[in-house]
Amino acid sequence: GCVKAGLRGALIVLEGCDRSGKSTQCSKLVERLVQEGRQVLLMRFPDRTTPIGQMIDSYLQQTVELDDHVVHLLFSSNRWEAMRKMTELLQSGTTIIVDRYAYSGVAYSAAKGLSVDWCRQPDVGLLKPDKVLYITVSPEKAAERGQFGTERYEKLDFQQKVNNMFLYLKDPSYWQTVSGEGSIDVVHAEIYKLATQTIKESEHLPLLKLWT
Ligand code: NYM
Ligand code: MG
Repeated sequence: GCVKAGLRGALIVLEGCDRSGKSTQCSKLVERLVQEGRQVLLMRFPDRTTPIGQMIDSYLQQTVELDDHVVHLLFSSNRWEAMRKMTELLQSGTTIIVDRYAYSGVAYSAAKGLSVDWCRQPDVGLLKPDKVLYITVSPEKAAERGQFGTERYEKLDFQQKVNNMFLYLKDPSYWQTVSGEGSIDVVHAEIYKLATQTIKESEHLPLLKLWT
């Protein structure tokens, strides 16, 4: 393996709309990095395994209704409950690949009509990713990939609003857009290149906080 004493891991987030291929790409990336002997962990938000995550899951599956503000705060709490573990892992040299993060939090809630400014506040102070890879797929291409699921938000017109919110939120100082329209292997090659660059560049940099 190549665990280097004293060097921290990188926090790399994949973002995008539903059906953009994030989950597939996260798995492929982590699999490759593990094969190379690197210390790496895959995480996803929402983490549906915790008690808060189970409430979010019921909301997404439309078995319960919650006020938009309430569910927004649950999504944020679900990230906060992972912060201690994530900080320790990063500091001990583990790179974390994350499937969705606070940007999904703001984009989906703001697309419902909540104010962007209000939506950002609960996530202020979370770990700031070293890199956000924003995977883009045109709505038409996403539709070709088959039906959306039956979860809340999985509707074409809503996804377009979410995409617009992501574009509004994107911060060019640490975001990179990756076209998700190529084959799985082509998209993977691009993501792998950007991720390994980020791991190298982040080794000696301090961990920062989000939106401060
Ligand atoms: N989602 C995800 C939010 O609305 N807010 C959040 O903070 C996060 C992390 O949950 N449609 C939405 C986006 C998705 C849904 O995510 C479930 P996934 O990655 O499809 O399991
Ligand atoms: Mg989904």
